[in-house]
Amino acid sequence: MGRDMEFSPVLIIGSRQSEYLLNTKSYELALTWRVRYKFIFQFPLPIPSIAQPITSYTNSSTGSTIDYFEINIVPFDKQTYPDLGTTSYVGYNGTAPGPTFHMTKGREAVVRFINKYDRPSSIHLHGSYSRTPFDGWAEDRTFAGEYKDYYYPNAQPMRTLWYHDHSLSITAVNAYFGQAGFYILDDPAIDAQLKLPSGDYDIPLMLAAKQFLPSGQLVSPATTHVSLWGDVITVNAQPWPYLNVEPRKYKFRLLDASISRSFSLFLVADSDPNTRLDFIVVGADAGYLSSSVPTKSLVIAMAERYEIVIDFAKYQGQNLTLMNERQFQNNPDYPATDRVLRFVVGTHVSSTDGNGEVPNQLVTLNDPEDHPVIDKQFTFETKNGQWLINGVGFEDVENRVLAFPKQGKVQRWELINNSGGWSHPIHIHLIDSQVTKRSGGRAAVEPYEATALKDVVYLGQNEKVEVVANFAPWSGVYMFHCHNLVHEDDDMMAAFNVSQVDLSAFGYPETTSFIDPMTPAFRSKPISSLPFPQGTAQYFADIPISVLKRFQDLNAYPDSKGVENASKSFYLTATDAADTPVSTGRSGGGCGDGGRGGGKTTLSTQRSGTKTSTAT
Ligand SMILES: [Cu+2]
Repeated sequence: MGRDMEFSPVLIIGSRQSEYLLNTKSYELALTWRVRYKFIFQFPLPIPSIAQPITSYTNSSTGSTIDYFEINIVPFDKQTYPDLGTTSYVGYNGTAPGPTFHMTKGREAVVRFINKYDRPSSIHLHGSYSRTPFDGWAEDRTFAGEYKDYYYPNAQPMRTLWYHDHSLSITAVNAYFGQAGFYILDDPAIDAQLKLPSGDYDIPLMLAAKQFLPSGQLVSPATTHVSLWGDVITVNAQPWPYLNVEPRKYKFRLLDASISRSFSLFLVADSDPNTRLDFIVVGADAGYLSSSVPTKSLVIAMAERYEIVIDFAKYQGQNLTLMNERQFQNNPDYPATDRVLRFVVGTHVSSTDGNGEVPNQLVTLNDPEDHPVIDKQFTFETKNGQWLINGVGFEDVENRVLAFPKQGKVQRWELINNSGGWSHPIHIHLIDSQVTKRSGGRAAVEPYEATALKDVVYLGQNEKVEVVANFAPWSGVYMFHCHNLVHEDDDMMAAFNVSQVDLSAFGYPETTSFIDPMTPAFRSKPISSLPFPQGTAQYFADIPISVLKRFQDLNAYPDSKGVENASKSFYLTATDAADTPVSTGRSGGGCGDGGRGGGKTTLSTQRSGTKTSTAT
């Protein structure tokens, strides 16, 4: 073993994880020797590049615009450990994190993802109420040599979204090896009102724990069916970076993009590491909170986003460190997993824009109406070596649609963690929900959850959590799952069918059906079928009319508030008989994988539709 190659044995402090290991394979992973990273806080924080639109289409009569972007999924190598070999990644445009999309509310987008690698991909824009064919349904895969156009609304309240892989059974591998990036939706009107730090003072921080081999390559999550927690904390793919900051306020957009590790973050000055400093939470998954929440600690689990403001004014010339609590939930601790990011505070402030007081009142949330009755209970559990929801996994095609909420109706779901010492961040696609109750475990809704709308809720060890959401604005079949991506792949994922009601009498006819995520018209296609070679002048000239205008003509994203109000009107006037959702089935039912992906891919939306009359 070379002089520069130091190994440190696994250190598991205060963790009972071995009691829950499911098989010997994962046990071996837990015992793998880990490669010590000797350069903590010695390299600067990388900031991902901004994705640039290539072309756009504006409808001359309505003024609606769709911007067009292209992302190639390609392998690349990158130096992670200065003293080891390079690390192989597969990422969006050959970067990890992928380029950051910076979108403005009111301008739609089409992003063409082109798969130039040999593993299939499916792209989920996490935080967007995309129509089902553009939501990254796990079986809606884009294989090597194929492309798919994803059509995004950019119409929700401003928020920090992220785009990442969601491909059947290999989501953990794809996301971990680089298929993840930020997607920021801004609303200039709200920005002007709140005057929070922006521009160079608004910084995305993608946290992710990783594990490396002595070669410098990543340990693959394919080697475990349990979890890959990682002993190396990366921020924007750099292990333990530092960031030079000015002595003023900054906004940070935190995302936990780990596949298995959750964090409990706190901030200290290096001169006084025992005193936890205040910072202010201003945003969560679905955008700004109703009121800002000062705190000394912040729990962030996989796929959750929080926006925080830190004021460095009092710390000129000092170092502050963002720390991570030890012995938090079932995360194993390693020598340096208690540290995340160092702030090196300078002495000069170059702009005071957005440096005023953080307002107490921020925005009015689109809260669901009161709904005290629990409609659905979902138990997250392990059975026969599998991770399941109410005993069902995504492979169980016949049974995996576990709920049939009616379009525009509020439901309360109780999420129950019945899996011993494990924790599960639960992501429900499509909706923003209110977290109203947590019992067992931490036994309380965190103050920054209570003033937020969320699309992921952290179901800690032995916890029960209640969430309330309006199943709106769209109908269709969406996934919900654990965001420990190892659990998701194996097989803690199911679906719900927002059962469509006919809103045509209220001004919102559904002229195109988006209920089925596998709708053939929107599936991926071979690159070879493109009318012009990719990247040529003719190819780009053809995009606005052949691609963008056609998407706009679908009327996929009418005003969502109008659709919500139309559903309310529908239920006010509906008779009991009419209050039954219309059939959601395409004739012939199945929306399988075109024979490409094996036998377990049929989702019979027709069956789902007939079930709705008896379902809650
Ligand atoms: Cu889980």
